[in-house]
Amino acid sequence: MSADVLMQGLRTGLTPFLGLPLALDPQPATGVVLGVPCDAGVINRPGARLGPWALRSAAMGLGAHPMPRRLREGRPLLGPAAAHGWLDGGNIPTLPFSLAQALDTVQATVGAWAMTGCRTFLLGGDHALTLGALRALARQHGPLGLLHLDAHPDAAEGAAWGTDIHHGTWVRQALEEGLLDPERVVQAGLRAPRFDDGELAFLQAAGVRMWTPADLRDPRLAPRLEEDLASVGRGPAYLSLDLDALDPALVPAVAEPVPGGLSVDETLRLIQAARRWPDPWVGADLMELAPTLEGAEASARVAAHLALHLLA
Ligand SMILES: [Mn+2]
Repeated sequence: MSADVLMQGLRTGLTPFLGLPLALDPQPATGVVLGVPCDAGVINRPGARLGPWALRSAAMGLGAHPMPRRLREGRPLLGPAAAHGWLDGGNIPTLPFSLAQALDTVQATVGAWAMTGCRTFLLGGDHALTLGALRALARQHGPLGLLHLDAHPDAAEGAAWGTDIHHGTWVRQALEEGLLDPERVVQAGLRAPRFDDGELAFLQAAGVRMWTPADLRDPRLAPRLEEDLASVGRGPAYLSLDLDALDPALVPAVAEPVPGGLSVDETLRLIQAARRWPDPWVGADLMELAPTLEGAEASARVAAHLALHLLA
């Protein structure tokens, strides 16, 4: 981040994500970062509505040039997002108590930006909001591939709560609405206990590939993992990161922490599989940071670090 952006942040109190130029109206650009301050889809521990502010604040002190995960691979250096034409589009004006309004507003705003040819990156907000982005982007690009990092498969039947949509149902909803190409959907980090196996059976029947942390770490499965990750990008793709994919020792401030999660390095390795896709993802998000919960500062720092790499 440049000195004048830091100075501008001090003077105005506004801290655009990673010092990106602030632009509130949809316009042509490489991509736009959009906050989604809503957690109306959370079941247990609320707070993600404040995630966008915590992420922008945590990113304030970060350098714009991410360190490559390895310097000896002979790959080109990662560039800063600003240099590649990314903007901070501010927050999408979601109402914190109406998930239906929030989903419509996310869909409309993401759709308006995407119409200009822009890629979109959401700062959550709870994970139900991803559905709004998928509805907008699938309308433009057709069914999407999905790389989904999460402790939970998010394909529960909503009926138990009397609603089809909350932060644990959006994958089922997106598959049923035809927003995803099930042959190009890969989930990684899954480990949460379940009430029954209906959710996994539904995903297996759809053809979704699922990876637990133990499977991700098994060297015998490395070639299959490589192939699964590559398959997501054989067409327009979306990358969705629920922070609870990471271990709660690193990221405790999430609604549904589950022990035994991914490390930062494991997460970066999965994210960076997208660099080998023929085309960059059309949309991505980083969801479920709840800065009202214990460990918020450390959690936000990890989240901002991952976001920097997602945009690089
Ligand atoms: Mn999730």
